[in-house]
Amino acid sequence: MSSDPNCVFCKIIEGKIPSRKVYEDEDLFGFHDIAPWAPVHFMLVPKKHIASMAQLTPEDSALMGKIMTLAPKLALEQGCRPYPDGGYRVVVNTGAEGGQEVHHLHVHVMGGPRPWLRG
Ligand code: DGP
Repeated sequence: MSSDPNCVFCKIIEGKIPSRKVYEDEDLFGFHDIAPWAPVHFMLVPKKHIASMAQLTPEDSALMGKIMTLAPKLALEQGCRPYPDGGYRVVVNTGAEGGQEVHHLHVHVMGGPRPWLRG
């Protein structure tokens, strides 16, 4: 599994930096955001170091599909209310103009009672 020794999320995956874990399997790691934008805010990341969504290849399709089908299950486990009255927002910031600060691909899952949501 490729890892970048200078990457903060690789260090979290390897347990070198503590985190509040919500999920782990052989491919993925999920943990709460340290600076939450919403009452529920966790991220799902591939264990393999991929800098951003822009580096994905067709070989990563199953990995990304796994994240997108896992997110709804974990969102409910973490306290989001069910669709359609509840729900959550799923965001992948990509590159400087996409607001990406950590360059290890991560899928934000945010939810919980308003008024955190804008736009
Ligand atoms: P982005 O802007 O999409 O790159 O968001 C990166 C997020 O990562 C940001 O919301 C804060 C979070 N984050 C940064 N460093 C750490 C850390 O050491 N631990 C945790 N749990 N989250 C972090």
